[in-house]
Amino acid sequence: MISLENQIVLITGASSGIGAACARIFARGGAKLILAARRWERLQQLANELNQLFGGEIHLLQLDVRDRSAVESAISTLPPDWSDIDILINNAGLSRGLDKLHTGDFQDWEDMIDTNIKGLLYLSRYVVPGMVNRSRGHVINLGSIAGHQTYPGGNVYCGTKAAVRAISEGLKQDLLGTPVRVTSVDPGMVETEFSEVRFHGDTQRAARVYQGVTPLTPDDVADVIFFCATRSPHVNINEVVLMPVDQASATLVNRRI
Ligand code: NDP
Ligand code: 8X3
Repeated sequence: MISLENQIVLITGASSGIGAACARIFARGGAKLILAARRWERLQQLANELNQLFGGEIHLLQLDVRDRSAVESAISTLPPDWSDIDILINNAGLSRGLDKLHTGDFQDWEDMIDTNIKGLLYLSRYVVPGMVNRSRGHVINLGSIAGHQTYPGGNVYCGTKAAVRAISEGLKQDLLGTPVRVTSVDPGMVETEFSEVRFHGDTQRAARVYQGVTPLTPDDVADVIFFCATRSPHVNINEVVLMPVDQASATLVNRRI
């Protein structure tokens, strides 16, 4: 296991769920954290919590990953002590709706494609050149079981996660000959704000997604991400698919109700 002491870790979507859980486990590991998301107050609350618990260094970025010039400016204007990013966790992402494609909502599609694909590409494009120049770095992308198996109504969301899978594979190929590592972590069902966001704030519908099952927690996923990030430098974990014991595929779930 390698030490994360003083390594600079940029986590997108750190204001909630898996991203916030990553912030906690990497802070505990001694990393310097750059936490990015749109909800500034959430980031500040998390930074206060982490400061009290671990006292490490934290830099906050209020950032919408869909905005290419904002991403470019955020990365290019990082203070010198923060600019040499060692680990990029491309976690910001969302689903919107569960409609059939032929009745789908255009704005939902734009949100998912712009965040899950284009946002991840922008961050990678602006951060990876520094990693290549410094001959060190690791990109960890949040894929999903939805990138392996499509489910009814999942159409565009599953398409974005299939794209993440292909982009992770392509980046690994493009970085062959450099020491920069690429990993895709692809969970099944994790209880976060994900379903609330998918159903546009309908908390009752969101709660039904997890009814009668024991889903993964954000900490379960963060554990796996931390494991991937701390292997010996010559080891690249390309892809991890993890799901709860109560899930066997994107559509096969054991509900005790
Ligand atoms: P949450 O909704 O809890 O967290 C999503 C995070 O993404 C939030 O911090 C949100 O921050 C951020 N985000 C969304 N849009 C943007 C944006 N435009 N710019 C910057 N940040 C953004 O969901 P999860 O923790 O579950 O999701 C994290 C990742 O894991 C996603 O990529 C998701 O697809 C993936 N995933 C989730 C699974 C699940 O079952 N929950 C399973 C498999 C994969 P803010 O709103 O403050 O900007
Ligand atoms: C989130 C998992 O199955 O709800 O990526 O799409 S799923």
